[in-house]
Amino acid sequence: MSESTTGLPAILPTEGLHVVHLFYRMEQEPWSYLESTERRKRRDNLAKIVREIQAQPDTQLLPYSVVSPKADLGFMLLTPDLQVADRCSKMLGESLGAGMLTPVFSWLSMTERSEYTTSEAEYTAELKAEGIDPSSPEFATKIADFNDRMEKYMRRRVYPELPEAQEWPVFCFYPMSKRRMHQLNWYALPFEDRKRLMGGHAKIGRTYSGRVLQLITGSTGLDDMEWGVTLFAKTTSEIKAIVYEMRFDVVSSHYAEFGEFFIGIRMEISDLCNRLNL
Ligand code: 76R
Repeated sequence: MSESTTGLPAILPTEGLHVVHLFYRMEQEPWSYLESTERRKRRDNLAKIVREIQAQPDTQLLPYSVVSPKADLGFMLLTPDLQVADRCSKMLGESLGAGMLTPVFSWLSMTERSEYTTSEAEYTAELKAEGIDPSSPEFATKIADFNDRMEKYMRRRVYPELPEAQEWPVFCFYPMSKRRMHQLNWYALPFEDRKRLMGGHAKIGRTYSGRVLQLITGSTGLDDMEWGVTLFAKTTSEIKAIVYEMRFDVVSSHYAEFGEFFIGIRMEISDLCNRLNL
């Protein structure tokens, strides 16, 4: 077993990354009692910890200011080893000293493949239906291109690279589940029906291409709902529009349950410290 940078045996997923969303309230009152040299020291410590985490292999840490009194600041952390995820979360929480950052919400999830993407067998059937001869070189090329495309696509989902803060400053996070009610039970639907319904969902999603980036991470068995939805946009209007439009899609209108919503503004840790008057 490989040893993690924590000194304990690494806890690695069979594939993909652990994802932690952290939301804190900044306790201004105890902070205001500190001497200015002490404040500077602690502020520098937070910035140092953020840089240290960002320097860990295969790890991304994204700080943001939270726009509502639900929280003041937060972090999204992606890293393979659960030991590292746990240690980094604790380091961030303690970075300004005891009692300064109060956790108000958090989410543990993992990146995952999509269950509903087109399989090679389905694509083969589509090509045959188009009348392309399965023994032709054209057919073979199309299948090879398809597999290449799907492989790249799956890698992006399972090992995502978070977009640049400057270009995608608006961050939105909320947990969601699929309904398990008597008449409306997503999990009691046959796979083919779920796949067809998800096709409609994805069709709406694709009309937001270039305007909204989504990262759907699975949290069944890990946290209180089944997925974490992380959206990035250039402005809040796009977030509001996609979430509203999807509410009319059957996958959401019939089957979705939502948790709390958070809107954040991504910024460098130094700007975040300024925003919080640290
Ligand atoms: O894998 C893919 O990206 C292609 C198809 C796709 C799947 C399988 C897809 C596309 N999504 C998938 C799965 Mn989605 N998504 C959400 C929300 O607020 C709401 O009503 C729902 C929250 C948004 C905004 C969104 C956006 N999606 C899922 C799942 C897992 C379901 C399961 O496995 O049962 C959830 C919970 C979920 C929720 N989705 C897209 C988008 C967008 C923008 C796309 C298009 C992506 C693209 O083509 O670039």
